[in-house]
Amino acid sequence: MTVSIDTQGRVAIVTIDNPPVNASSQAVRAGLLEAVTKTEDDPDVDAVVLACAGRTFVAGADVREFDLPLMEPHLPDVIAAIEAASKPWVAAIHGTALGGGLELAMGCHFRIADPMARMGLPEVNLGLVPGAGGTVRLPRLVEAELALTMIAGGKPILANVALTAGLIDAIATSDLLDEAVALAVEHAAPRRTLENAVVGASDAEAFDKTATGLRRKVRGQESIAAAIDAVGRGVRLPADEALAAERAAFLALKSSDQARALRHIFFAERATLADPRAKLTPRPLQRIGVIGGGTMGVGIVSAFLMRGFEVTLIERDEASLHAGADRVHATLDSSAKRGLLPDLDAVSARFDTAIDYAALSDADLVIEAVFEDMEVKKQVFARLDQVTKPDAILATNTSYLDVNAIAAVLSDPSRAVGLHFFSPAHVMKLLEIVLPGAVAEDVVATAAKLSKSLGKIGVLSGVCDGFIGNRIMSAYRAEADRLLIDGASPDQVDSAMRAYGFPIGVFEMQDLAGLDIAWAMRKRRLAEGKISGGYIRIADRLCEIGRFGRKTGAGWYDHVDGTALPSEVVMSIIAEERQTMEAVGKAFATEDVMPRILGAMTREAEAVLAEGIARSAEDIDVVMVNGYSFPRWKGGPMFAARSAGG
Ligand code: T1G
Repeated sequence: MTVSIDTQGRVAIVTIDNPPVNASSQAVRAGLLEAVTKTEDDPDVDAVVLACAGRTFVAGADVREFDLPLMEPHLPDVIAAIEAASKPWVAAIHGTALGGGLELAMGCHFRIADPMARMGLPEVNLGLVPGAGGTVRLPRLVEAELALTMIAGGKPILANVALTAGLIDAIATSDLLDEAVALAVEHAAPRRTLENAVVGASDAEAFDKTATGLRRKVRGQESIAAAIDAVGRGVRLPADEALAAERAAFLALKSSDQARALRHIFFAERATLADPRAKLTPRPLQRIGVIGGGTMGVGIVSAFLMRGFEVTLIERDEASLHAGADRVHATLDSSAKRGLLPDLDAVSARFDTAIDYAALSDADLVIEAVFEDMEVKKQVFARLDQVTKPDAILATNTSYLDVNAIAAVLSDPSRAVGLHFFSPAHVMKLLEIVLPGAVAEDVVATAAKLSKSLGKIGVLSGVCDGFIGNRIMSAYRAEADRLLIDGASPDQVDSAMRAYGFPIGVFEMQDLAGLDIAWAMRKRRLAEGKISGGYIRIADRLCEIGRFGRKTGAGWYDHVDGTALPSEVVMSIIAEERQTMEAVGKAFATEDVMPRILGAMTREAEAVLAEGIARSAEDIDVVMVNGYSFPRWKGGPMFAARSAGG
């Protein structure tokens, strides 16, 4: 039964059971409406508790229904029926009450939550605004400004914050259901949220100030601007008018390009590990070794520590080891200060350091994050081959080197895998799982499970130069250089990319990351004969004069007091290279930039797909959105190209 009714004394327990997350599907909505009628008509029922089976309260409307015609009963009508009930309804919240789930809970008359529960209205992340009263009821329970921030930001709040803010009436101390029943018994009459006044309505100036600030952060995602408008109506208009306007806004956005793109990415991110090998029994992982305490190594150590693993950091000497350990502790301290690490001492207790590789003799997994050089990595793997137990998995964090060649140094190459983390590794959700030809099937399963254990999105990749993301990025960076030869300026390319939705452009990104890294890679590929004709030397010439980017005060731009300024030096080098390549260098129309950049991106992506490096077009979109700043509301390069009929 999707919705069942039991009783405890004179309290009816209405339970939703719709795995995996109790999404408010049509069956759930119909069952709830029926439950309202039954409990209203039952003379032996004085009050109702609304609870959910499984791991969470209703986590939202069923996103799978969004591309289907609307089906009655509609959620706003179900919520209105609950709110109008003559008997008090208490929502018993555990897990995540999100979107329509929180709207359902706010239509109830009282709310109690498990201490670890989270509540929020994340609709903007799907290109929507709340569509079942969230923008009208939330500011009648919590300060209007908090409601605005929650809805426009799309981030959930914890139970203790919700209690303080007035969103819930209590936090359960032992048994959520029993305490919800007690709360229901305690209240004879319903308390209807819509009858509340808006909380903090008097402080219109503060509200407008927050709204203005939030609008500035909207880079192109229309749902955020729509959410700000909707909460403004919820705060200022009579409730019924605001509800009607909210529903209209929701329905208009539901079929928008951005909402379709965001739904595409939502489901694509959850389908990346469909490979049968990912479902096999994984090897147990608890003791982790990380070789190298640089930026990547520190991020990787922190990522594992924050998810409950024991980690040993290895460095080549005491000074480097202490520096790396200090950076790990600084990272953990910073996360603890942001409330992300409830028990910092317990986390730190699982951290160890050593110089001698023998400390890794009982490690289940060792990840090398040493200098991006094939010989160095081969030496590290050869040493690990000697000291680690035979079933320990050995991973390289290389971002583009040949993982087959690294694996080949092992006596048993089947235990090697690529785990390409993105910096900062304890923050970025993407993990490219690079599979060498000899990889054991249960190593694939272990890496897949590990990505979930780390709270990351694991995407399987074959072995090629740059795997999925870096290979596509190299392609569109080369196209950007060609745009310079054809007459564009770095600033023109970057501003076109920002206008499309990237946070920064391709040249600004290089100044941030450092031009020297890519220079080393180009020199390697030139030496390996991997770069074909038409090679453009602009970036090399910048490096040859020490313009490595922000860290040297100059790169593609001159960096003056933190501001990136177009550089005459760069423009003269571009002009010289245009002549060398006998290019016309005519004035370049800004509107022609993005078609060239996106064209290069999708051509390389199609090649990555055709070669079997990526499993699907969806996986490529997931990589580019989560690792390379492709605007999420465009759905990724493949979705964007195919939607445009490309
Ligand atoms: N609808 C349908 N399926 C959903 C779903 C949803 N809302 N949420 C999750 N799933 C599926 C997901 O596809 C996966 O399926 C499985 O559940 C586990 O998800 C009217 C209009 C709840 C925090 O945006 O944030 O309500 O792959 O892998 O990491 O105003 O899922 O197993 O087949 O993510 O533990 C608003 C979206 C909707 C919440 C759990 N709600 N979901 O995370 O598991 S719009 C949301 C999440 C709305 C109203 C509006 C997360 C989670 P499968 P998972 P998880």
